[in-house]
Amino acid sequence: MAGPRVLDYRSDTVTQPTDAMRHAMATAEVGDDVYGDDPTVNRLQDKVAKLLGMEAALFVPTGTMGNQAALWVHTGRNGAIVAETHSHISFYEGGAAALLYGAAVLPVPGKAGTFAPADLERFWLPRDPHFAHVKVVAVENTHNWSGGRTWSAAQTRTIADAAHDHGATLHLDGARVWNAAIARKASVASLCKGADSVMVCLSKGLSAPVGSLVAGSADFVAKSRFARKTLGGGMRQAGHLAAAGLVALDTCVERLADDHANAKALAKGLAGLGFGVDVAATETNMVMADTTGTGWTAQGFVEACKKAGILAGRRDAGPVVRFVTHRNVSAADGKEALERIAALRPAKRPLK
Ligand code: TLP
Repeated sequence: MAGPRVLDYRSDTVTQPTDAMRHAMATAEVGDDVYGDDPTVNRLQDKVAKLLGMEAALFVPTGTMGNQAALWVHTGRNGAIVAETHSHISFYEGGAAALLYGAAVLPVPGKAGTFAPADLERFWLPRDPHFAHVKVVAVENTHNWSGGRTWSAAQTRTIADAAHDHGATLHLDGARVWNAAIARKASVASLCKGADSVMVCLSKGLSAPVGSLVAGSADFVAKSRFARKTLGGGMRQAGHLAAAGLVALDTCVERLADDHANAKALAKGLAGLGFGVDVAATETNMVMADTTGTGWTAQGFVEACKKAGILAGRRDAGPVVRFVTHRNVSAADGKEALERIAALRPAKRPLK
């Protein structure tokens, strides 16, 4: 017998392409993008560069490759990257900077994923053989680990100014900068101002099946093209993928507000069930539910949810479970998920 419908809150990366995307992919005009011949990729790159207020952009297969290509261009073959302790670059990219181009990542602890120029002071070290030279500062908007928290345009600008004052560049990991723009009712370009490079994803809340871009000056993008090829990301008739990205940008940005409302409702519901959730801090499409004091371990809760047809994931090795809302889980699904969770009981202590 079929079980209950699976409600998948593991990530917004699980979104299925829309019918319009599938059609656009099937009928895209394509060429060999390594030669720069793919008209659909070129259209997507131009459109994203304009949206971000940058000179140029480059289509890459994944957000991780986009971040790493950008950071490699900025650091050369050594030097240091300052990034928030739990940023994707510090925490979730498999130590790629050290592995690939010999750069150290120096973690700066954040508040709700953000930090201020004063937090960077200790990294502006004298040129001394003890110290790796900080070549780039990275910020992440929205900040995943802290629960999709946003940076304001002004916050990013002050970090950019501090980095530039010390001869470093600013990279923005904007995998979900679209969500930040909707939450803050700001233009994406305003949130990117001051950054020397930006990485954005089309394959998360925007529902495209594959694809990210890095953007910056024409010189930065030319260098990133070399990094992309070297990292194995030079794709050929990539216009089939870019076509979905163009539809994503035209049809799936404004609707992110629904995901944010659904996350807020889920946050309230989970808080009502005794989980540690900062409802007011649920700004975008992520809910971080702390299992401490509920009688659940994070792993036990994730497994019980799975049996009830709800997929969520542990944020890390700690007690927090992450739920991400997206186009394929509706407001009604959220209510259903809360009902199913309310019916679960941990082995020993019941929920409040
Ligand atoms: N994030 C994934 C996991 O890797 C954690 C997710 O499910 O949220 N920057 C940020 C801020 C991200 O959240 C992610 C993916 C990336 C970069 C990398 O993108 P991909 O998965 O396309 O390499």
